Amino acid sequence: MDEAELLVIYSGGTLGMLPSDNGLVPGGDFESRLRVALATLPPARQASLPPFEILEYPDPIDSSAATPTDWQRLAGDIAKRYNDYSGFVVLHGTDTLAWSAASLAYQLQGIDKAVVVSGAQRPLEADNSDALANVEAALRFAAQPALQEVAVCFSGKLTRGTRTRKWDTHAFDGFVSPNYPLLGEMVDGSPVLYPSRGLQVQQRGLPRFEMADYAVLGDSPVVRVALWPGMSSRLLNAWLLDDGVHGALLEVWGSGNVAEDPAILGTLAQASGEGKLLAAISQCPYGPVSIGTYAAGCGLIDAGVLSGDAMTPEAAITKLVHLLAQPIGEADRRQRFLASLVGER
Ligand code: ASN
Repeated sequence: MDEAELLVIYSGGTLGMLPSDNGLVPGGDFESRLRVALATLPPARQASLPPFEILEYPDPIDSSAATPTDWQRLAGDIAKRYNDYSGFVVLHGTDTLAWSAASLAYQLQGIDKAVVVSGAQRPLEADNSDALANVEAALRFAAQPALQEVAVCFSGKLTRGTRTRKWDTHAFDGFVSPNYPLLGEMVDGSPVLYPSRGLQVQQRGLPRFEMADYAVLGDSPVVRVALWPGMSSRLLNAWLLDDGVHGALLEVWGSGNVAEDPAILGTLAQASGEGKLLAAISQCPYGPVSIGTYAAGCGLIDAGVLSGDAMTPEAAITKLVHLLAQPIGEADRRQRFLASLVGER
């Protein structure tokens, strides 16, 4: 193997889509299409690209169809080949890219190489596409030995996988990292990593993969409930007390408030008492929750709801799924949710 060889995993998404009578659909034969596209780059840029191999999924998907099983498959494919490559690029649909990136980070903890997730708003062969520039930037970042975590590269910006959100349905600059600064940026065609922001300075050590089987949790083990004014406890009951539900992410008001409704707080306490893992983040995209600042938040603490700090919904839900699938007890799960495992909080 060439010292600097990368593995590119193509899982689907608009980047590799082709037109059909029903709109864009995931396309195959990706490797040759990508190599044709890369051959259109100026010769000096082609020559300086890191060498790579491609693992092309035979069943590429629109990422709106992704499930925890798909997150697990991606992590498993990287873990199996971890020692064979110097870095990894995952090409993914943008719709649920942030979910897969966050989940990969929990499954591939302590990595000492880059896993860079990218995609595009327009297909590779479309006019004015962002696909080629995104792939090129992702390859260049994935070849950086100093990048030792799961990151997202989009529109020349590098963000932490667990901190990233899709923020625009169409714009090329479609992703944000609301509560953590950029890890790096493409500057004049070269990847620049900003000092002191990467995980490698916070967490050293050997890769410790946690490859639990998410399928054992069943169908939709974690529910996501965004509060709305006038929400009834009857509806909350139906979701939280369902036997197949093992956890919930509550998206509460402002800095961590809920209506002081005894029926709602009673439902939360009952679900917690049944051993379900409940956490709260804010509906505000920016800033952490600080539950208990207002009396309207104290009920959450009494009901055993964990603070999700400034985590993104994607990072919080994938973390709940990940912890619930680990062979650990409830106290450990609660303690690990409150800790920063991979810079997600
Ligand atoms: N629906 C597409 C997907 O997530 C959107 C995209 O990739 N831009 O697969």
